Amino acid sequence: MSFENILLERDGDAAVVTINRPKALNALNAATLQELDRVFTEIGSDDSVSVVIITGAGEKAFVAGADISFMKDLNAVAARGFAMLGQAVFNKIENLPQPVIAAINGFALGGGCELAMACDIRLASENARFGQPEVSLGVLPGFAGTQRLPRLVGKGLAKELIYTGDMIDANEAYRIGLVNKVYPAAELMAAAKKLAEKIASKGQVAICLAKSAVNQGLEMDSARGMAYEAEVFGLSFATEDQFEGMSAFLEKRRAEFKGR
Ligand code: DAK
Repeated sequence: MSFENILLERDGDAAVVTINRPKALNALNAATLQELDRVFTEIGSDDSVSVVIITGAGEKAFVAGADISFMKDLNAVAARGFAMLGQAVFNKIENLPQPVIAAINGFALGGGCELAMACDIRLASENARFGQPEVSLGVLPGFAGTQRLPRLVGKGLAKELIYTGDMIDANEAYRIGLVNKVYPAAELMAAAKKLAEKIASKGQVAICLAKSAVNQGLEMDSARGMAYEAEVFGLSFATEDQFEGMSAFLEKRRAEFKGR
């Protein structure tokens, strides 16, 4: 696979996707979104990949938003198409069979914050900055920020961030639950890879089912969410990994999961 705006590398069982437009602070234009769509389609059907890490090239930005120079002259129909493309890519990431870790190494604004929120786990560097500044441009978040931000940080804080367009630093993002952990910039990628390695050592089918249970469950009332959890819990007993995991525990040895 060859790309112009992203890099794809392997690190053991992890795939590392880097958005690579550092001169534009990795802003998302349609070509970049299309490449992300393509790479995540490929990764989703590659069972040699257990975990994905997504980050931005350079030391300044994860993604500084949707590309303003690309969007400026869009008409209403084209803008709708652009929003639908971004939403489709981010939904693909959110529903990818494998977990996705965002390693947020700088600005995560607008579409960049929305991309991070579509990932399963967010790790940030101390210099990361978050915000939904769309109202300063006369638009509103268009890649599901109005939906994912309140689900992560609550309605009041989400509305404040969206209505003011204010930026918050990594520690504030941690305090409100927008990121899981904060690291010195030089340690961020190593921390993301270490987390990826830990996740990859567990039962991959179980993780895939757990991801589905959390994601689907949040869209249901709790009784239906629990019923769904029971279904996928039952399904996990149809895997070799379940037998291996429980046998290994009882035999006091390390489990050797096969992802099936
Ligand atoms: N788009 C395009 N270029 C960008 C960019 C962006 N979002 N952010 C930065 N750049 C470019 C700058 O124009 C500059 O380019 P040159 O002038 O060197 O050619 C280069 O990156 C370096 O940026 P700065 O010189 O500005 O760097 P500073 O350190 O001074 O400032 C900054 C960094 C991140 C604070 C600043 O660049 C900034 O405020 N950037 C814009 C952040 C922003 O507003 N992001 C949100 C974008 S809006 C929708 C679909 C999607 C969306 C909405 C609706 N529908 C279709 C309905 C989503 C919208 C967004 O994400």
